[in-house]
Amino acid sequence: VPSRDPESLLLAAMAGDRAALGRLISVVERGGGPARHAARLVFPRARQLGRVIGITGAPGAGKSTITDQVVSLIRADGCSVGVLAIDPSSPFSGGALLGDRVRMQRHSTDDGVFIRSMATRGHLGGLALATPEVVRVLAAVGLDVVVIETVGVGQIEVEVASNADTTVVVVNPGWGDAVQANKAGLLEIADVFVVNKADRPGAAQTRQDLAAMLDMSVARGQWRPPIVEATATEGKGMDELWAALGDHYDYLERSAELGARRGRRLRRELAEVLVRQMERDVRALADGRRWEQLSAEVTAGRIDPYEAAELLRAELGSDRAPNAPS
Ligand SMILES: Nc1nc2c(ncn2[C@@H]2O[C@H](COP(=O)(O)OP(=O)(O)OP(=O)(O)O)[C@@H](O)[C@H]2O)c(=O)[nH]1
Ligand SMILES: [Mg+2]
Repeated sequence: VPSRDPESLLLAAMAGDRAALGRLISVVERGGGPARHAARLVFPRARQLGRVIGITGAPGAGKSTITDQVVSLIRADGCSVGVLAIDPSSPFSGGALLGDRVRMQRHSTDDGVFIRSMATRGHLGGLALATPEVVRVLAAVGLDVVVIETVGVGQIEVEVASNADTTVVVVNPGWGDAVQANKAGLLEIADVFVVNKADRPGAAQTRQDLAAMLDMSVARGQWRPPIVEATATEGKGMDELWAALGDHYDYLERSAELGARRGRRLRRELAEVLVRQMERDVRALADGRRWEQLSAEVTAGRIDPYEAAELLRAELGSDRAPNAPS
């Protein structure tokens, strides 16, 4: 029986055991005590975080095809790479796993590439929380670069995508695709745009639409996301994309924005962890009865949500000693 102890899994994973790495990630995904133990071990080892590249866009935009190509470029550069393919819409990792594995098959025998799919299992927020943790696991075991592929359709998915140093937003030619990306909140998180499927009509128009939107939103002196036209299935535009990724990373390092970004990500993560823990603890008060009672009071219109929250928080404070382990 393979060990599930985070410490031995981490040591094995650091020594190059990919199966152990897979199991360690499963431990992190499942949460609870073992995940906390893993997090404590991983955090100090992940301080030398390598580059984290996010690739996002609408379903079917060509994210996996581009990821596959970018993985080749990273490997050609002599770096190892971990790929996190995140499928927020699917409760079954099987589907995501299959699709992404097929597209990245040629890397499956390469020791320098580790590919992992993650699905929601019903809780989008959980996935958003697990993502930075899994990125740290990949860094801690010595993978130089991490690529996160995720479908960018809603706020939380966009949040998942923004766990990267450089976020690539993939759009396709066609009327209004740039506008759709804008509506989904992708314009704000994009550091690089790829107009993929440029073998189809309308790529130039989509590029113009994006450029026009950037004209309105990017202030002078700010990073202006380059727009790369690509036909990923033919490898076209990939060198340009690689150059754009390099330019953006140089910019991050030069402007001290890299550290600032990572700091903001950690602060956001801290806030999310705190909210999660507090909600969990409050729901557990009196075996869940207090949550039920006060929720009922709110639904009945007797007290407002803020007051109920204050009452619950106060009870939480008196429920346990200040230094009690949580
Ligand atoms: N014509 C054309 N087809 C492409 C191009 N890039 C990708 N495709 C095709 O588009 C389809 C979707 O590509 P994927 O790379 O799986 O797209 P994805 O964004 O990862 O899809 P999901 O992960 O399912 O959201 C596949 O059939 C690809 O072969 C391109 O540049 N031109
Ligand atoms: Mg995909």
